[in-house]
Amino acid sequence: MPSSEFQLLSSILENKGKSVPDILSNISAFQIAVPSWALGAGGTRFGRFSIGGEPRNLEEKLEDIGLLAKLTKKTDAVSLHIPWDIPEDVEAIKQKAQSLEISFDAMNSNTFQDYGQDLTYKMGSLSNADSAIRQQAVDHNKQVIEIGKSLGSKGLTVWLADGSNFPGQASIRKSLQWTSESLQSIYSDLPSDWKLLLEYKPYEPNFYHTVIPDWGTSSFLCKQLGDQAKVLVDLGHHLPNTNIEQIVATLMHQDMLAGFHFNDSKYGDDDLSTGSIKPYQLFLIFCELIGGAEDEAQAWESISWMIDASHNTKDPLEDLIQALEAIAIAYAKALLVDRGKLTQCQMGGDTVGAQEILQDAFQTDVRPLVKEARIQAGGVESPLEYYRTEKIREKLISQRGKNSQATGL
Ligand code: LRH
Ligand code: MN
Repeated sequence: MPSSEFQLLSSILENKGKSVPDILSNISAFQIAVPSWALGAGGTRFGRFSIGGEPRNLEEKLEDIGLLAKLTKKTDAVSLHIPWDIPEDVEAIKQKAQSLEISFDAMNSNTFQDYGQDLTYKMGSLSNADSAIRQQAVDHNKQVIEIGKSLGSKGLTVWLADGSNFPGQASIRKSLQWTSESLQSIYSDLPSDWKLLLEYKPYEPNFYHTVIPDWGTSSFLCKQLGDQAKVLVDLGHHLPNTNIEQIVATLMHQDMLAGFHFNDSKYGDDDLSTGSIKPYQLFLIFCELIGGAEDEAQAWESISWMIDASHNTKDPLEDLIQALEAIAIAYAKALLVDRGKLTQCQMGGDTVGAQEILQDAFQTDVRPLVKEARIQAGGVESPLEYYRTEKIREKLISQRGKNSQATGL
């Protein structure tokens, strides 16, 4: 029986000319991939505090994501990171994922750590002054594509830590040129139905310059590569007060938006729970996404939706449940915007009217809608409550041990 809150909200929205069944089906259809590296306790250089019951291998990571999928009905895919998640038995992993109704979203390469490869990435990878190291990094990305092909993934995410810590340490132009050449070589191996998602980040772990620091550099490199290469927007990869919704609009305007790494931040790349710090910004980003898709600037289906977060103090599964809910809420609020009236205000210079339209949608409590969509899709009433009352973390600790540690950050 739908809740009284849902019935009240439905009548309010129907009176405003909104189709609640359409909104519910959009909410249900919107699925977000979970990162394989966010199922254990993350850490910082100052320390890492384990939570117990962490997945000890890829099978257990898939089980955790399967649980999130069952409870929230908001995720149906995992984004793997190589070499943290190299499948020992591809067929077994595919069967496991299939049994949990999970698919493999974009694969992530890793040329920002040393994990036993021949040549170190300390001074960079695709941009390294040493061509042998560049080649090693190119080969790694090609291996990641091969693993992805065996699992049914259709995307490769490339994020480079490459850069420098001090003026003069690196040739900024040569680093960019070597990166461009290395990406060309990787792109030449990209299957025709794949996309390359090029992620930018202004700083960290390098603190003077980063080879791909912003959306402009990423889109310039992508355009050099071809139309299968687009820009990945990690919400935490922006300098303070950056207008991220404008970047999203600008990329959609050029059909250059690959997708998202959802998280939130107060200062730097804090990888906090999505919607926990700046929910209005997330809402405005979804307003641009819905507008860009409805105006056919870029197809909604062409965009990848993934979380990228790292949990220092929360239970990772509780945090992911909150993040999935927050993303669904931001999307649902943006679906309530009367875009026709908004356009009238924009065309008529009615600044106040325009803000009233956005605020009316943003101030609407859409949680009854998100809950109803989840229940109709077969999810539970309250995933977080269920997770706690069923003592899932305690059960995981008894199965996997208090000190089990997941691969990842
Ligand atoms: C870099 C990043 C990138 C991942 C890593 C785990 O900050 O956002 O997307 O490879 O986090
Ligand atoms: Mn990221």
